[in-house]
Amino acid sequence: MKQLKAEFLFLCTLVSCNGQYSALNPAGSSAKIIADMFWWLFGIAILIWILFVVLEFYTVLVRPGPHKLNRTRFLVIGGGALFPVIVISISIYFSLSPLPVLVKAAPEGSLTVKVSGAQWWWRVKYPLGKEQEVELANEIWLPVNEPVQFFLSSEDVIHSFWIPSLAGKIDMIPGRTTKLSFTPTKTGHYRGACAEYCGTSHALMHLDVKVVERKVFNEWLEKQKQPAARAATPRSQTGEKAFVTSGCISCHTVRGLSTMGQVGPDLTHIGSRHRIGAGILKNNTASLHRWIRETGIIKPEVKMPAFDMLPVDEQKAISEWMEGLK
Ligand code: HEC
Ligand SMILES: [Cu+2]
Repeated sequence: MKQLKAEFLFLCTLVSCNGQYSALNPAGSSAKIIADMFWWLFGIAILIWILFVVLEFYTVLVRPGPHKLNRTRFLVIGGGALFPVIVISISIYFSLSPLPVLVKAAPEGSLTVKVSGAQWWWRVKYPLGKEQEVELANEIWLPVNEPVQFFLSSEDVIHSFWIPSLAGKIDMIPGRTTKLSFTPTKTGHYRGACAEYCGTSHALMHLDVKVVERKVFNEWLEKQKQPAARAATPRSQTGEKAFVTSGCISCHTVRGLSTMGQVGPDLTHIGSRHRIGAGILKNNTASLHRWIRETGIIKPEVKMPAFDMLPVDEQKAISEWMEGLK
């Protein structure tokens, strides 16, 4: 029994009964419309279910045996054809009528965020006007009660961008830009996930989303714009140097150090992010160290080689240095 309970709880975290992923815990304009739609359709389904249970009891217990022909005709035509047509028409109306609102673009001048999916992480860019933009990964911050316009694309296969508490899901398609806009209505920490199978580690492609007050958002964005501070202590200098000499910079950009690497996530402020590995490990020095050493064990077929051949102390120095990139 105890085992069963543990398995149930485990399943719950997997399929996310948990509030941070819940579409039934809406914190955005689109998510609210979708949750309302769900409750309407669920209500209609429950009413029909009750009606049928009552009818079954009636025919089996209250009035078994043959019925008059005209009454059975009424039941077949009314209950078998008319009733479903009416109910399904009403349900279709409820499900289609919010569509124009859900696909509407955010007003001109709204905050824009560009996200592209890659196996198995998210590249996030905030355009800052005039061809300038700030890049990060696997984490998105949004100001509360302000519309946001997302431009979504993919760098390899089809992914699907889904933050259940904020909006519906939408595909990220290579060679195309899809759009999504909504207004976050409650501050909080939400989670997103890829909702379209995109390869071995699809289930390990998550996203942290923070909805905060405008002032907090501005401070955060201002910090993200800054280049990384150069290592100041001998220990962090060892880490920084090992990061360069081990070849990490051929795939990762750390603004202020090197912008050559474009294959993997921007690590300029990696220490400020909630999680690493696209939302799968809590961000601390120990997980960063594990990530370098056991990359493919943590995330099967990940597009980053494990660096377990580096001396352990060097791995640790890199991790400590990265944790310091706030
Ligand atoms: C061949 C390219 C490549 C090299 C070399 C490489 N990485 Fe990566 N790295 C990636 C990719 C791709 C990801 C995204 C993996 C994922 O989450 O699916 C990644 C993810 C990461 C992350 C997690 C980032 C986040 O936001 O979640 C860290 C930290 C990291 N790499 C550190 C390093 C360090 C340190 C080195 C050198 C020891 C290194 N990488 C070398 C490609 C590379
Ligand atoms: Cu996926």
